[in-house]
Formats: sequence, C-alpha cells, structure tokens
Amino acid sequence: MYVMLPRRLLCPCTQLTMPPAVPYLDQPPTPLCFFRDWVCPNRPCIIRNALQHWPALQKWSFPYLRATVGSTEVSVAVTPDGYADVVRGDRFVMPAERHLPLSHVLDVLEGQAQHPGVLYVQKQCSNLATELSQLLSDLEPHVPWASEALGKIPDAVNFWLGEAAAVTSLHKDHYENLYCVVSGEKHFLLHPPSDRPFIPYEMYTPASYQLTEEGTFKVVDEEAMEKVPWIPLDPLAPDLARYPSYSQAQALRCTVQAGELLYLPALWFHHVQQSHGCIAVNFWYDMEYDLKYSYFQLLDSLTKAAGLN
Ligand SMILES: O=C(O)CCC(=O)C(=O)O
Repeated sequence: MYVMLPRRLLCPCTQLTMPPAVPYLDQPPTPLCFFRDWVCPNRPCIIRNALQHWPALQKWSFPYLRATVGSTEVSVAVTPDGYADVVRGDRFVMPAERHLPLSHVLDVLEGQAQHPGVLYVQKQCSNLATELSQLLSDLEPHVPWASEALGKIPDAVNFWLGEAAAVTSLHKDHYENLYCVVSGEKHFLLHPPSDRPFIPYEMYTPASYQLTEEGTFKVVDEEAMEKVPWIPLDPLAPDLARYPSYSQAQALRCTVQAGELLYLPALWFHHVQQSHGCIAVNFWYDMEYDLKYSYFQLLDSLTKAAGLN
C-alpha cells in the first residue's frame, strides 16, 4: 500500500526542525541557550571554539598517540568493505572485532603495515576510558555547558579513529550526541526524525564477519540473537526503485572540521564518513523520554501501520 498522506502531514514538522544547512555557532552557547535553541527544538548545530582548551587539539597526532598509547591494545572493527553494522543480502552484518596495539592500527593507516579489510577503532562502550585511559587527561570528561543543560553526565565517551574507507551506515540513536572532531574531518549525512516514514526498515538475521587465517572474510550467523530492524538503504546510492518513498526525505549534509563540535540531537538519522586517519571523541547523553520521543514513536507506529515501513 502506498500512502501520500505523511508528506503533507509532515511538511510543517520538517520545516520546523529542518534548517537549509546545519547552522554554525562561533562559541559555545550558555546552558540555557543550548537547551532553549537546540535541544528543545531538536535541531543540530556545529559549534566552533568549544574545544580549544583541550590539550588533545594540539597534542593528538600519530607520533603522540604512538608515544603515549602505541602499545595499548584496542578493539578494532574490521570489515571487508569499510561498512560495519550494515545490511548485506538478508543479513544484518556486524564487524569482526580484533584486539590490536594502537601502533599497529597507526602503521596500517600510514601504509607501513598491512591488515586484511578496513580498520576502524569505534567501540562504542566508552572506549576512551576503558581502553585508552592515558588519553583522558587531554580533554574534559564531559561538555560542561551541555551537561548542565541536559542535567546529566554522558553515558559514554567514545574514541574514533579509522581509515577513509570506514563508513558508518544510516542509523539513529537515543542519545544527545556531542561529536568533537580532534583531527581531520567527518562528513555527516543527516535526516530529521520526521523523515522516518520515508526511511525503510526491515528485519534481518544478525550475523558477524569472521576473519579467517588466510585473511578472507566470512559471514557467520549470530544464532543466539533475535532478528534486528535495520535500514537497508544506502543514502549515497539509494535504490529508489525499491524504496521510492526515500525520494521524499530531505538529507542535510555537513562536514565537521578539526576543533569543531557537532550537536547531533537524539533520534536524527545519520550516516558518517571521514578523512583518512580522522580522530574524534563523542559524548553520548541519554535522551529524555519526553514528548519528542513519544512523537517519534507515534510516527514510527503510523509508518508501520500505513505499510510504509
Ligand atoms: O563517527 C562515526 O563513524 C559514527 C558516529 C556515530 O554514529 C555516532 O556518534 O552515533
């Protein structure tokens, strides 16, 4: 069944939340302004001059990382094609996980060593504190004006370092995300939550890549896990014949440069690419399960009920 109603209904919502481009702030907002102008209306923005007091901004280079944490083993997501957590055929495929000394990852990034597949340090479990705690003194443990506005401290602080080929597929999170680029740049493709009716979800059998001794990849089912809903669509090359509704969605693209912080509001869909060797840290604050969440749940239910998925 194909229903035209949502676009008409959603147009005012989209116009409310969707700026023509992600706006820039030249300095961090006060907690009040951050809450009033960005968190409440669920609007993204890029904030400049919010990180310049972090020693990391001056210090974090490959030689520095080698000297301080080179011998530290970190969890690395390894995939054949750079895509972790992605739909391949009828499977939702998670990356292989390797534990490698960070210096080895840096060697691969610099072309001085080889490793099968594409490497991405991206374990989203506060890997900065759990795996790279020697780096903690190079930045603040949270973003003070955001913590004050949100009334909480982050649930997770994640460290990201990877190859240009490493891509994060389109998804959303229930976190208010303060995404800080320390070196290099990140390219975000965003959709507001109001685009949900135009973004397809299907149920997939979960699986993981396994790296064989010969350095090839095989896909192995995760028998114990239930099917997972995931987005099969690649926003960079959308299959509009299969997912025609996506043509009604409005992507917003932005690049976050070193020293800039993206406020990515909860429930915004995002697809992420990066420059080679980009280093970033992000702070995940659990969202408030308030009206915005209820609105999204309603939209999600209506989308499913209308057969749009
Ligand atoms: O940087 C990336 O590759 C992905 C970031 C992301 O998905 C997130 O912060 O939720």
